[in-house]
Amino acid sequence: MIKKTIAQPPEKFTGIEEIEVPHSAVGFKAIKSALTYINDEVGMVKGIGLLAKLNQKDGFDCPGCAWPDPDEKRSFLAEYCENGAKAVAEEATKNRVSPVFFALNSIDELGQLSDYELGKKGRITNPMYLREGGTHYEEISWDGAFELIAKTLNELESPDEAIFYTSGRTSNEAAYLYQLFVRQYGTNNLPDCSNMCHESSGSALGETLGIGKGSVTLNDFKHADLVIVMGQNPGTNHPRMLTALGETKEHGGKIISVNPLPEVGLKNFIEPQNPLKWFGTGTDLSDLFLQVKINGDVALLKAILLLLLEKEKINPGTVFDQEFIAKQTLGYESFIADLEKYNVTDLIAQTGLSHKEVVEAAEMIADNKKIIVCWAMGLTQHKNGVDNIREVVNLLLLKGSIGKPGAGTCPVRGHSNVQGDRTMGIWEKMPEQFLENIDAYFDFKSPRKHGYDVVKAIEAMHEKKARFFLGMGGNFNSATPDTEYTAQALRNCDLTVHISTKINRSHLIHGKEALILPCLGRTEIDTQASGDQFVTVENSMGVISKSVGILEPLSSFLKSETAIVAGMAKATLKNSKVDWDALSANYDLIRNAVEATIPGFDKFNERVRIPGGFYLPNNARENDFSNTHSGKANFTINETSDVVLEKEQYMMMTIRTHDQYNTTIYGLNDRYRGILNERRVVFMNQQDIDEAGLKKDDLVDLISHFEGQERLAEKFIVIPYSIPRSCTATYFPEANVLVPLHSKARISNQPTSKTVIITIHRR
Ligand SMILES: Nc1nc2c(c(=O)[nH]1)N[C@H]1C(S)=C(S)[C@@H](COP(=O)(O)OP(=O)(O)OC[C@H]3O[C@@H](n4cnc5c(=O)[nH]c(N)nc54)[C@H](O)[C@@H]3O)O[C@H]1N2
Ligand SMILES: Nc1nc2c(c(=O)[nH]1)N[C@H]1C(S)=C(S)[C@@H](COP(=O)(O)OP(=O)(O)OC[C@H]3O[C@@H](n4cnc5c(=O)[nH]c(N)nc54)[C@H](O)[C@@H]3O)O[C@H]1N2
Ligand SMILES: [Mo]
Repeated sequence: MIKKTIAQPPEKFTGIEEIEVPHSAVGFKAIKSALTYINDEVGMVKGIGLLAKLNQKDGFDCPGCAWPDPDEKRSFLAEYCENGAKAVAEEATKNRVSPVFFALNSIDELGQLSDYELGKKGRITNPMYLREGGTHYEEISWDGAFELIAKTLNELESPDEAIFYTSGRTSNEAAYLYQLFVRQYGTNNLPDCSNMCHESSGSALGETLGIGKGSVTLNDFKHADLVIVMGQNPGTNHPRMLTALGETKEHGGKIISVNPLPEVGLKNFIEPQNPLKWFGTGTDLSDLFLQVKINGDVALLKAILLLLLEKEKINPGTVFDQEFIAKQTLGYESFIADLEKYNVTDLIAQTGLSHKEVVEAAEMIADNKKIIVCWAMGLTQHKNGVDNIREVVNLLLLKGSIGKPGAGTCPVRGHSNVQGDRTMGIWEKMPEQFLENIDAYFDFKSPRKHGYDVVKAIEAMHEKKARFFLGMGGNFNSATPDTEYTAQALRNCDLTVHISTKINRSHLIHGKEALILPCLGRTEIDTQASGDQFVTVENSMGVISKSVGILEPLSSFLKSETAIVAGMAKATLKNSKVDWDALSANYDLIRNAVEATIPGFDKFNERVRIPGGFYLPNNARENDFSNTHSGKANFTINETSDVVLEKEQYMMMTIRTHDQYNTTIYGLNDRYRGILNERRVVFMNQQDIDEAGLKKDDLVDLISHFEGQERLAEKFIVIPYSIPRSCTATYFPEANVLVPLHSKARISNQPTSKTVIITIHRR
């Protein structure tokens, strides 16, 4: 059955313009683009004031990505990037979505707008309510909103009928209070964006190294002999990482990038912090670019490992770190026995690479001892996403490249506090010790039954086993797979609630009743009963630091996320022994509770006030693997991709453009890939285009195929691009209609947004 969808952005074209793919990333053009956004959305004077505080030790944490800030010196006015400036501009915008706006625009009318047009409407100023059968959101008081939430929650047959989602911008303080509220209410249904993001990394790293987080710090990039960047596009999604890669090169290290696309940011980079370099030729980053087929990574890694094994056999102890392997690891023999079942030539055939390229990679790895592997969604969002990362760990273990300076794991997180939210207990299956700690401190019994992750939450709402949805940030309808199916799941709810800064499609795809609760953003001053507050966040490398807003809130009706959670909890939980008012009046009290219940937060209030914050403990960084199930770092046996494409089928990955933050569309350009003013494009290999009888700029429909089901996305423009044969790329969220909900990674249950099998049909 082919499903036509209406829960996705409207399928209209915006006027494509194709330009040459630039030679380098960042540089003057990036600065110009950042300032244009700042000027248009915020105004230049206020905007520059904001940028001066961005990522500074006394300022606020960038609401963009989770890349860390330097521990020591931070450059004045420049610890941000083009896309960080866009994220700030988006939040600090002059534009307002007021009750009058909602009175003038029905939900149906708003549904006709694209995500870009919706976002440009501005910040939401007041709590809004949609009554059953209503066509427009209406103003509601905060007390009225809290009472409606309390009444709906208390009328459910079981607390497990409620879903409490979190996106990764929520501060540690808000997240901690939120999970406490949800667990006191009686459920572990705490799915989060991490379920769609680095869940595969957490699963793989926890099992193999005893910590679901990366092991390196920013300084390690200066000491690495070799950095391998796999399945990641830092030029767009983590631009400040290019500075770290530049430092690796400056110190004589080498870089290999593994990607189906020749992403510009990985080729050449012009340092933005030094105006003298703006118009120069920049630094070449990748020494070797491996243009792997989508999901060819396990095959590639296995081929490399086999080549390394050959060398090791000839000269034992020169390629592998046998001492480390013997002392610190388990499972080496069975891993090697499994590896030897494979054949290098067959493996290389699966990667789409030449023998020479793979040999070159193996030599670079053989010759070096301090290796960092970085990765993001190109490795996690596959059926064998956990295998991808475990195979990366196998490589690092063989080389003894973990737990020492200049070496280790670097999963590059997405949302700016997604890692912190998990540390604070946002997870549907927190370990027993965490639950015991909060039970003891707050004197209650938290539920032990595991809750729903994102995929299971959608299923539960679809099957009407869950009837209440609350989104702490995010855009659940558009970020999740299978847009139309998910939309139906949300529509099945009695009440959908969104705590948001800006209007998005999830406000328009609603339950019988719906609420939008507007919150303060990172940039804004957060004043509570005891005075002005700061919040804390954890970056991708486990540094906890504070973030202080500097702007007057855009509306007097906004509440902080923390205050909203306290308000909901107080209204809902009549018998709670927690003093919700006191906690939201003074965030130091929340931090005291964190200190008492989560390891690593000793003297939290004191240490977080030290400029730059502090590192959380990290056993892998300390070369200690005693907390894995075996007490050692574990080798694992992993599977190559089992996806077989039939005739006329292609593999499709869904990726981000340079002008978006997940479902927030800043603009319509993808400058680094040469596409301007259009998002409905499908990148294809020229030979595939020829063989399919298509031409550049043809209009096509895409149909995805999964377990006999078909899903349709209409009207995409064919773009010839440098991409391996049988591989294609489209943009997220337009193509999410094609991602089957039940296509998930083994173990982590993460949707496979980078392995979608499609056919392409000319219109
Ligand atoms: N400006 C901006 N910054 C962001 C975001 C944003 O939307 N905009 N999003 C944030 C979030 S939440 C996240 S998780 C990160 C995402 O950061 P990324 O993971 O860099 O984002 P994607 O666009 O999903 O890009 C995935 C990359 O993996 C490659 N790839 C896809 N499939 C494969 C594969 O099978 N193998 C290999 N080796 N490579 C593959 C793609 O070509 C692409 O370069 O960025 C964060 N930062
Ligand atoms: N096909 C496909 N799907 C994907 C991905 C992919 O690569 N391909 N990537 C996945 C990944 S990695 C992720 S992380 C998810 C992202 O999923 P989400 O985190 O759910 O989505 P976002 O688009 O980041 O959420 C944007 C909304 O957050 C709200 N917001 C912004 N700032 C704040 C704030 O400070 N507080 C609050 N309360 N709200 C705020 C705004 O209203 C905005 O509309 O999407 C996933 N979906
Ligand atoms: Mo993410």
